[in-house]
Amino acid sequence: MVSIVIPAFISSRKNKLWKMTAASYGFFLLRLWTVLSSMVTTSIARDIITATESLRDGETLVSASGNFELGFFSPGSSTRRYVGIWFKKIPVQTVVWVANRNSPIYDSSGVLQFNNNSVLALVNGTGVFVWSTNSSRSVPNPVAQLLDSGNLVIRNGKDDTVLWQSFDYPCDSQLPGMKLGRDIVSGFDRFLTSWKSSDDPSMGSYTYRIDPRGYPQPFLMKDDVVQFRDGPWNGVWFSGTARLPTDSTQEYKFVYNNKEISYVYELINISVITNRIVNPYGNIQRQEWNNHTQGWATFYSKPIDNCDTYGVCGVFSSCNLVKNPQCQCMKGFVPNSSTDWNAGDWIGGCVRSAPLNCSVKDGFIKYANVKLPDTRYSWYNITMTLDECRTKCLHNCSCVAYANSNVTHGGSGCLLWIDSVIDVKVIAGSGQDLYVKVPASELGGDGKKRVWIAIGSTLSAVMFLCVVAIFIAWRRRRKREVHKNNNNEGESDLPIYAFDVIAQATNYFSLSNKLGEGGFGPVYKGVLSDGQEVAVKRLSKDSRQGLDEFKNEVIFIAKLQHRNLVKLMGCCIEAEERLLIYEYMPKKSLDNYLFDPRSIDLLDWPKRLEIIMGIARGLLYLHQDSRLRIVHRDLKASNILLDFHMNPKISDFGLARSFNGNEDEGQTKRVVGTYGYMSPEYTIDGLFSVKSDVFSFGVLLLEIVSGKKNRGFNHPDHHHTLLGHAWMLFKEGVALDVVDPLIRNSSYLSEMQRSIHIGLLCAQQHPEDRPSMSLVTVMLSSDSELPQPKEPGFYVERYLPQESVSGNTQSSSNSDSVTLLVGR
Ligand code: ACK
Repeated sequence: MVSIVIPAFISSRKNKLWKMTAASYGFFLLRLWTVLSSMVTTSIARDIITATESLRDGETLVSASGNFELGFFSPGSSTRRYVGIWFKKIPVQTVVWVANRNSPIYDSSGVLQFNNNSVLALVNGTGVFVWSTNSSRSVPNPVAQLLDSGNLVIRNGKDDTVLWQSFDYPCDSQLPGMKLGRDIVSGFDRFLTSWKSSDDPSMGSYTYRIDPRGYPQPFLMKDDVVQFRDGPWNGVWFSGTARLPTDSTQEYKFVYNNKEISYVYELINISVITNRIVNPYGNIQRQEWNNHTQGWATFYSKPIDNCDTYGVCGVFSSCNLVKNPQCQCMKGFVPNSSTDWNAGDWIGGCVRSAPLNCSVKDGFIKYANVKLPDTRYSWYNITMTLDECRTKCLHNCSCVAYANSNVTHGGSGCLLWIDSVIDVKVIAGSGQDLYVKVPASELGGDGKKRVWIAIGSTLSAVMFLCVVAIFIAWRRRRKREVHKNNNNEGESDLPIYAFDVIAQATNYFSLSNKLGEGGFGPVYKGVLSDGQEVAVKRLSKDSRQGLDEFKNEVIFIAKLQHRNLVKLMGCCIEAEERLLIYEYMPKKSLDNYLFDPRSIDLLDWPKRLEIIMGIARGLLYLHQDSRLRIVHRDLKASNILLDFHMNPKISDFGLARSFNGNEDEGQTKRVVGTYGYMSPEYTIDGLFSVKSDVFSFGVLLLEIVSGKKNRGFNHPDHHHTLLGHAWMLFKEGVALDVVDPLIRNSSYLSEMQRSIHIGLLCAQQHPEDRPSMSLVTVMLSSDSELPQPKEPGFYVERYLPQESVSGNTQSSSNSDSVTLLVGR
């Protein structure tokens, strides 16, 4: 793109111009052409600003080979003006660096020019400096040049020494050749900081930086809180990320010596357009420009899954997505609190079941393929061998684990962890070996006797706990019965809020606080007096039906605790008012993103898979792991809420039903649910079981993969639902055609293929053919062979419930949920 600037003098001279004679007019045109063409040529070639030049809004610098452009821009829908650098050779403006990110200009009056010789400054229309460089010394003839690497450098025009460079002040992007890390001598730290939003480049909450403590590692932080850790550099890759197959396009370098700690990557194939960014939602992404789709493809996005959440399993445990639960105490350790642990809250971690001897009788258990624990407080020595490392750990009573610090040439160096280990993740096909210290009793051999003692005492402890649990359950049941008899409003171990408190928190249920309309009434955002944000569901007063659902929801969710279920924090029952108070989910519901093409940044494939896994785990907990066996009966995209990190939580338990003992199927004449998600046996015969939820999960999974709704799916060639469409494509061997075009060009096609296959298995017509949710979670996180799916249920749109439930069937709807009365 060539920018042509018509100087002000042309328009100011306009009036005089009309008064000129024809001859002088012809001469003037010739002069004008000469001036303009010289400006065009200058603009094409210009990659520098000298001490006497300036760059105005509308003008740009272009690097020598045209890789990058520098100029004024307005991000997204903002009208504010910023000076930035973007890729020049691609049609999607992608800004990689912003000068005045925290101080925009509000009109087009900005000028970039040298001031006081070596200081490049951005000045607004009133002459105020909004941004400037901080060159270390002043020279008479400085030159600012945009290089083909995307680096803006200020040089001494005389001897070319660099006085300042934009690569030292990264924004949210790390370009090839740009170092992140610290100068140990000066303490100067280069790190990435996210934009606030795609419309606002000012500093957001997320940073990605190398922490120099202990053995250095990069961390993703949200303000001061660690979100994700890459693990230490092990000579080849960061221990906490999957080892990439040999990368033919890039090479990486990590430097750690007494002068600097830095990480840089360089392009081998310089025609690749690539970038690493920290986006406003806290993801570190490697992006590569795809010439075929003319769009960015996400090569990876970190954190990848729940196991990447820093410390999710607490100390002395490891996170493994394939396991259920995903957190497992290390051998020789038991949960610190089994109540929290069983409820899916693992942060409390694990403690030793038997103490160490603190002698050479102790030994080590090897964990292969793991992300090494946090090394911020570990001790290291890069010359020791693994044997020396073991001996060192054995002779230090506080040492709890050891590993090689470098995996090249068979492994070398020593890392020792003192007191505890945290944030260990199993990474199949990658990761390193970690050796965790345990007493001899955990090692077999001599310790057999002690093992039996340990087993004996564990069993008696478990039996004791069982007796206590049964007693507590009995007490609660009695209490509930008494309570029920006294007050028919149902039970509540739950905090009860006064109506006034909630009214105040929601600004008196003002329209501006309204989040939307739920199944049985409006939902409002509220802020409690301690600053906690909540979502308040207010039951419509005239909804008699809603009162039953209200009770149902209180009864169910109050008892359930899982990271993939929305948490009920309290309720309010006062006069006619019925309120439910939930944790606030800032990203609202999944359907807001799924069916919106603008959400691609938020819902790339890794995120979608993570959401699918999260929903599967939440459902598994309901079906199998919670104290009650619960069928949700209304699983759908609008009932999946997303927390700040886009982690999914199942909500709306108004229609849920529980089963006792050996019961595993129920029947109702009042079929409630949502068209498109309800299974055939439930819609037609009112039969519900965990398998009817599995059907809904299958539909939801296909919606997540395709970005399309099952019901109302449109295709020019047939009347099938999305389910039917996916089934046809699957049979033709082109299942991937159903994938959302926005993500189709990523490197995760085999994961997508597998997910579609699993979705179809879940949505098979006959409940007995569908897998259980425990099998689904295993299938989703392994490479095991999958059975062939049979025909799905309701795969032709015209056979959807309206017509299949006939004659003596009535239907009513509330929001998009429906109630069908099935006459039998
Ligand atoms: O899709 P949404 O934006 O997210 O609109 C619906 C609306 O209220 C009615 O259900 C939103 N909503 C429901 N529960 C919560 C919650 N706990 N946190 C935030 N938003 C919520 C939902």
